[in-house]
Amino acid sequence: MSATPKIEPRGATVPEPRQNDPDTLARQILEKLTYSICKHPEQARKYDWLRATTLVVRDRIIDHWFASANKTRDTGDKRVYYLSMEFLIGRLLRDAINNLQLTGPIQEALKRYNVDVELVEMLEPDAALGNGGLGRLAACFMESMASTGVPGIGYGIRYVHGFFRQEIAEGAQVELPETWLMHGNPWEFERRDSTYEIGFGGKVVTQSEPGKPPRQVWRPTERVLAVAFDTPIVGWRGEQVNTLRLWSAQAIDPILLDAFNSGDHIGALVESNKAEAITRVLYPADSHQAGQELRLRQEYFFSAASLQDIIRRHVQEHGTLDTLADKVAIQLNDTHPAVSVAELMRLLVDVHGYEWDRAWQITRATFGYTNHTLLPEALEHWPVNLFERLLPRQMQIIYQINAGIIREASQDKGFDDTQIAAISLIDEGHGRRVRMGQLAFVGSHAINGVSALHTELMKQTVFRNLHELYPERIQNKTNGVTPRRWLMECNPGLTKLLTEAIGPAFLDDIEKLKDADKLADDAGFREKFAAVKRANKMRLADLISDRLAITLNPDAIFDIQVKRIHEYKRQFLNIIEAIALYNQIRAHPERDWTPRVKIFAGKAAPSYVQAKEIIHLANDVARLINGDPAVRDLLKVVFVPNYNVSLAEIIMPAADLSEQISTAGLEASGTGNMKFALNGALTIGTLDGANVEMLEHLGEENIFIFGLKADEVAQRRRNAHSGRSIIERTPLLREALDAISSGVFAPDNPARYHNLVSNLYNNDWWMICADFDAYWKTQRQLDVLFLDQTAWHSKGVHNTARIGWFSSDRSIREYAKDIWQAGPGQNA
Ligand code: BZD
Repeated sequence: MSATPKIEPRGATVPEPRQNDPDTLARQILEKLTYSICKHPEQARKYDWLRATTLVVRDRIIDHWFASANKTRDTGDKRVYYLSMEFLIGRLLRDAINNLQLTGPIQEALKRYNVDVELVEMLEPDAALGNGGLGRLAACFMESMASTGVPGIGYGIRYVHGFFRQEIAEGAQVELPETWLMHGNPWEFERRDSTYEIGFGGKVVTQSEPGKPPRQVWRPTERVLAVAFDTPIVGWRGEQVNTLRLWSAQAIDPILLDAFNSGDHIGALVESNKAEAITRVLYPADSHQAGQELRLRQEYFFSAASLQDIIRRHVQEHGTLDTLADKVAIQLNDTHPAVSVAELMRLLVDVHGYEWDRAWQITRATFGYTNHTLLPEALEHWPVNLFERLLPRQMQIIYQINAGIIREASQDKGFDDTQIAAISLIDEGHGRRVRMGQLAFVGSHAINGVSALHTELMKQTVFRNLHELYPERIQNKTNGVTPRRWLMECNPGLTKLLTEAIGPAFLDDIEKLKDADKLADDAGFREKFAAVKRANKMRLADLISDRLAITLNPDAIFDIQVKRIHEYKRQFLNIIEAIALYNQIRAHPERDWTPRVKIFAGKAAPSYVQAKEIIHLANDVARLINGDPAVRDLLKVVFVPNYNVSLAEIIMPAADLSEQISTAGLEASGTGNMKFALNGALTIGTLDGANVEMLEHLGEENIFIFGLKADEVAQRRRNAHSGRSIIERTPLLREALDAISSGVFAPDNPARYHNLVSNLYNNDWWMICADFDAYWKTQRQLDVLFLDQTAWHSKGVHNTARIGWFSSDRSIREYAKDIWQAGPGQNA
């Protein structure tokens, strides 16, 4: 698309920066309310105040946004482009206010109108453009790039409907559409001047011009528009503002007028419906490949739009693509944007006339690829015939890349046929499929896992042969979380306490939390730490009482497992332990039981039958236990519906105990584990994902590790492990499973959980039986520890003080240095 000519202004191009005192803020909020929203303060509803406040904060962000963009343009610094199908960013107002240091002044300004800032902030809908850890990591990374001064642009999809809203009806998950854009979105700016055409289908023709080598030209039959929507991402202290650019699909012709005029009113809209469908809904599957054509369309659509945008910007600033890899780093967040490798090759070779080898060199130097899973069912592989039909030229390019890699492997490294079959971009075994992991790997100069253990397992399993071929490429980048959202904003009580105790330096460098480590032995500090925790538990208890009418005892252990529901994450193990505990309390009421509240939240993929059964079971068990006066204040089970970022912000600070109990070797990293520990919870967990490194940082006395290790799990699986003999010799486990099988939790359908239970007897793939005993014993150890509040809170303080390394600022600095060569100190 050719850009329209710009008007060159004379004189000042940016208005004076705005003042941040409460008087000015209050005046401007009133002005927005009046002139942008057209409401008188007396008629204004909370929602109007939210919008007026957002607009006032937004103005301040824009000043910084211009400055950041100008700086990068002027210095010519390298930019990082983070390509991700998902950005689970949640609410933005509090984040922006916090990072601009406006928390106090805004609160004060709104008070003048008798408006409570917290109530207003809570009205903002969550931007739920992601499924779980992967999407939330992308959001933490965007914030940390801005906070650490890395010029970064996130590229993704502007889904009209984000992750579904979960309701629980008679114990079962029901999925409802989510409508975050219903009231408009004041954070986004539509950029019609950044609109690109994206093609699908058609054929490839060879074009020959005299004196030039023949060129391949793709002639798509279908074209849609990608329109950019920009959201500012404010870094800490507002020093840098980066951009999240999300693409929305539109038809080139919004309506087929001929069809309309001839009376075909529905047919007239078919094209635009088909185009808009691309960005209508987020796929809610996080653990198996979606497999549908629409998903591949989404992947190509946002990859192709982002690359056109990157190339246009680069050519405008530098005049040539020769320097692309010097000025541009593109990170592929999992394989969802992996088709970018083929698309960049197409643009370089077919459109910009580069010779193949040079184009391949630029491509590989530009891309990096992060892997987030080893689960075979989650690895993306597309049927060759679908790929060919939708993206014929990209398919040819993939074949050509493959031929080069295979040549290298067999000629230079002497790979045999089995090894070649393993590295090939085409899986010949399952009806010919394109392996997106292999494509992303060979097209990148750096491939990373998200925890030390996961990275090692990547080398030994999915990428064993490619690692042999390119032994320098795989590296580790352990995940992190942003301390702004996951400490300062969600836990102002703890932030204040820490600031008073160790000074404010940790706000700028979270690893300085270490200064609080010695306070674990300070009784006065511990008491205040405990008081903050109790207040946070009360806040969660109030929410649960409002939403579910369940009353919780704030002196009980708040034992929390919140995350996607998946067999490998083993919510089932936690529920079985709850049933066993319930049985024991009833059998031995005379014992000194430590009161416990087991809290669950999380969504299941709509098509994942077992995960939905686990949700149902949690709710069925909760109903029975909570209704039994025999265990009244000693045990409660709660399933909180519709887990999302905003709910997490209330849950994390309220936990005493964090459940990170995945089958070892299967959780790539986990990031909830870090958020809980930052807020002072103790962890019960397996040696999986980042738990392994948490153990190293926290010290083994401050984290509760149990169960099989990854190699032991692999060994048992090889030996056809089953649960039967373990169940038979473990009465606590057997009784709990018998209770489930008896139908006591599901009187309306006693057979409901037969499958779940018989899987344990016959197979126990997820090692629930194998780990039950160790889990039970560790829980009882924690019961005893909790009675000693001094010891418990002392460990809690150590957790907060020692977890600073798991900040996404640290992760981003490592990516910037080792993969991107961008950001402060990296530009020549
Ligand atoms: O990524 C998660 C892993 O399971 C976690 O262990 C890890 O901490 C985070 C961040 O690295 N993976 C996902 O969340 N995956 C998805 O959400 C997903 C989404 C679509 C398709 C496939 C997977």
